[in-house]
Amino acid sequence: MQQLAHQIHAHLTTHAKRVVVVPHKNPDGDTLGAATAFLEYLRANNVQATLWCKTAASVALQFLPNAHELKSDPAIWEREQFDTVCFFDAGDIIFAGAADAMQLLRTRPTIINFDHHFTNKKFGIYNFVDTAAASTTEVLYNYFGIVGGKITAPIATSLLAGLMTDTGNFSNPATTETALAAGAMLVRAGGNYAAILGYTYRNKTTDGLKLWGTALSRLIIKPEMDLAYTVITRADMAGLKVSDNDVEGVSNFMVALGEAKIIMVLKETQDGFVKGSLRTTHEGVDVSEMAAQFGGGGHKKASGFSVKGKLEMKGGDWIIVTE
Ligand SMILES: [Mn+2]
Repeated sequence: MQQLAHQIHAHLTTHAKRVVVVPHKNPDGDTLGAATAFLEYLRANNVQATLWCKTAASVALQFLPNAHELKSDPAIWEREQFDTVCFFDAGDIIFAGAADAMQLLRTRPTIINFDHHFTNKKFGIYNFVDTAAASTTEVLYNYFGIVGGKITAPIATSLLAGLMTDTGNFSNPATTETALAAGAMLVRAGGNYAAILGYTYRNKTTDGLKLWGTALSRLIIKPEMDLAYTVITRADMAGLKVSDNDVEGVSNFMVALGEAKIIMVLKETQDGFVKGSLRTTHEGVDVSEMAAQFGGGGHKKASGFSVKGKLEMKGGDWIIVTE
């Protein structure tokens, strides 16, 4: 990893002319934290860079340094003809949401891939992937340590945001000793723990919690599968102002349940899909395998899938009805 880090740093500081920094689509705290920290690092090294994502960042993440610079128009790829593309927290280019935009480049760019997903397809010329890391920002923290990148306060806040959101504020099984150590160092370097907690966790709304109430009230336990699950239908959301973030919160909250090792939340999306979120906090349980059976993927402890269809109650269980 040492040599690889130096190679990446050398490419960026001596060869790269037009760099684009790409968090994955529907950015979460980790991908956007990593990308915004990387932008700071590039600028400290006098490397010009653009922050681009296929979709806009949620209001909850606008507090991140440089987040306001995020652009979503693909035309910028046509205009700028980037020679270097840096990806963060994305297993492949399609998941990143950059496949179409990349087509607009006339010459093949140098791809740099920073990630911690064990499903990462190593699609870059440089693949700085550490599957033991709690977050992509922990991966970047280690990278900066190798190349001597100074951890300024804005960088610390961005990196800490990724660590906190991917570990559920240092509570889920991704919370390793190295994650806690990195967290402590980032707070010391000026990372704003209180702001991150305020914007990303203490941000629930009345409508959001009402939806949690509906979902939690219909909790179903399947002891034979060691599974607890619930569903959120379009009808549940009618008349409520709720975001994907409110829904995501349900599965993360449900892992506090002691009666089942596997948590699943099924949600109907606006465009006719059923999105499943799987969670576990137990060693020896791999929910990414379950997600893979439905064409999805992710981490061993947190994964997801999406299938075309809708939810129906049948014989005391919710089933996904496909057309
Ligand atoms: Mn991540």
